Amino acid sequence: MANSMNIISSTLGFDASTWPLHDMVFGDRANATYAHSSDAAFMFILYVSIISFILVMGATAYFVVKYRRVPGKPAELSPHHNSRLEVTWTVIPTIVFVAMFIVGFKGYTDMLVPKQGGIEADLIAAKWSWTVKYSNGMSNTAVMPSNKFLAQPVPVYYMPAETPVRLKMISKDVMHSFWVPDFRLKIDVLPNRYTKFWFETGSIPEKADTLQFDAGSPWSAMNGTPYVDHWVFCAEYCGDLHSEMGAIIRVIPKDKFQWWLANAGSADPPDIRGERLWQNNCISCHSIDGSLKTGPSWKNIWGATHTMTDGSKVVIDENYIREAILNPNAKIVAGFAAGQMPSFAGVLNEQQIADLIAFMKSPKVTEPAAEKPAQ
Ligand code: HEC
Ligand SMILES: [Cu+2]
Repeated sequence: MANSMNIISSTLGFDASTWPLHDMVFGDRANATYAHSSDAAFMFILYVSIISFILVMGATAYFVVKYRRVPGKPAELSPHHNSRLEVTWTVIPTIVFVAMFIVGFKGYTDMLVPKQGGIEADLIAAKWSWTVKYSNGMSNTAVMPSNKFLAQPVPVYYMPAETPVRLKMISKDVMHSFWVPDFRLKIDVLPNRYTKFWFETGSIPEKADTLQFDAGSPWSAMNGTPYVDHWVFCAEYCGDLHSEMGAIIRVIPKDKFQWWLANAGSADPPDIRGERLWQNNCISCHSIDGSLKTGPSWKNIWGATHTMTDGSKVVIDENYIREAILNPNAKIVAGFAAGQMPSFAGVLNEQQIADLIAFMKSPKVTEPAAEKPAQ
């Protein structure tokens, strides 16, 4: 029994990536061990639809001509029963539909049942960012800067190639959906309940791009590492900057990933780590150049005096910032709405809060010093 199931599933778990029309429909080849089955199901259904369309329309056109009304010739009576014909048009479509079901169901179970071994990480969604936390508490160390297609920078998460990766996902606020088009998989990320996402990519192609860092950089040990990038999007409308909620999964060879995981934590100074955290988690609501977004700008925030909605004045120091991050509704800055900023308790640890404070004190945020902060 198990054996015959294996035969059925391996016959139906075919790869349709070389079929005509595949690249036109998908633009790109799928890249996760389970992903080709999703393309296969789609291509199979597409082909069945095209063939049925031609058969049905062709027969219709033929019968319209053949049985058209001819003056002087009375209409023939329609036969009302033909067992052979009726059995045929029931059995053939049933076989085709069952095949569609098996192809789809096999792909679905492959996607949902994680493979063991490999690594595990947490994925935290918030308005409007994705944060991956690796097993040792590390987050990303790279960022894709904004450009003409990208309104805000997005985090780059290194992941090992040819290794099962399991993500335990939770949302800090509303429902989001973690979508990696290259993996053909999209799973909701909910508040108050964990959902799971897993993937394993294939080997990195010979002619992949390679990482290049400046000679003096702590990352130069990773120079020449080949990588493949996969975009991550949010597929569940979650507010203003839903469309900017991106990230990149950068797949690198296993040994390089292990090096990165072991060495990345202390490579950059605190203000650089803080800047990266801002780019990942805060930039959608807080600018550093004085422009207003959902939240107040951080330009010159350190040491400034801000007025709260209840009229009290607060001098901005470490404790105020820490409270604003962990318990945002404790004090609300005048002119801004409560309940907008998600709490980062459980997302950012003490080290990361200290890194953010170091960034707020750094020249990038405090200059030009002559100007006093606008509220
Ligand atoms: C979804 C939008 C949003 C995100 C994301 C967000 N904030 Fe906020 N933040 C706000 C709003 C709105 C306020 C003003 C209301 C209040 O005080 O809670 C605010 C206020 C603050 C304040 C007080 C500012 C002042 O001028 O007194 C600090 C500090 C702060 N946020 C830090 C952060 C940090 C650090 C992050 C990222 C880890 C972050 N916020 C992410 C919306 C956001
Ligand atoms: Cu979202």
